[in-house]
Amino acid sequence: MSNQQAHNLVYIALGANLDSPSAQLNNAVAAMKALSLDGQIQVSSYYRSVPMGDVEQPDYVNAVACFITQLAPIELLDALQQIELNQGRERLVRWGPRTLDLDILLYNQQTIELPRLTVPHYGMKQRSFVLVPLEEISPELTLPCGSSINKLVNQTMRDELQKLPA
Ligand code: ROI
Repeated sequence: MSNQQAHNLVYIALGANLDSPSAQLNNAVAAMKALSLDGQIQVSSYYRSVPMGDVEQPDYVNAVACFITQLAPIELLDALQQIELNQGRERLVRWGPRTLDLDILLYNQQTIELPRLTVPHYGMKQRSFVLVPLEEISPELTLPCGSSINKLVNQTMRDELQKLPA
């Protein structure tokens, strides 16, 4: 793959709704520091959100993180899935509850279409629990499609989320 740049700016969506969701996110952030070139990671506030989808399940805690990595996209995906597994993730029900979900939202400004990985994340432009925390950490962001983050976020989306105290 022609992706061996040294510095890749990546955005990751975090979500959890089982086993102390906020603690799951804290642990995931700590684990993702090992994937960051400089050990730094920028993390949004944590937000409580109502579950999307038809499965009856607890509310989620969601956030977005960003960091610089030397990992290629599939290497990053593997590393994130390993963190999910380490935190007890089981893939039982499609769209069901989970201890930790880590999704690659953006990888530089690249569009990636691989069997295991689609970037930008396919659902991100419809999801308040992704867009609102993304705007918080990167208000100037433009997506590869050309949409600016603050045009995508609207008041209805903000109202859907409850920012949790730090
Ligand atoms: N709903 C919310 N609010 N947050 C999530 O992270 C989330 N993740 C999912 C589904 C089940 C689609 N619903 C969600 O995977």
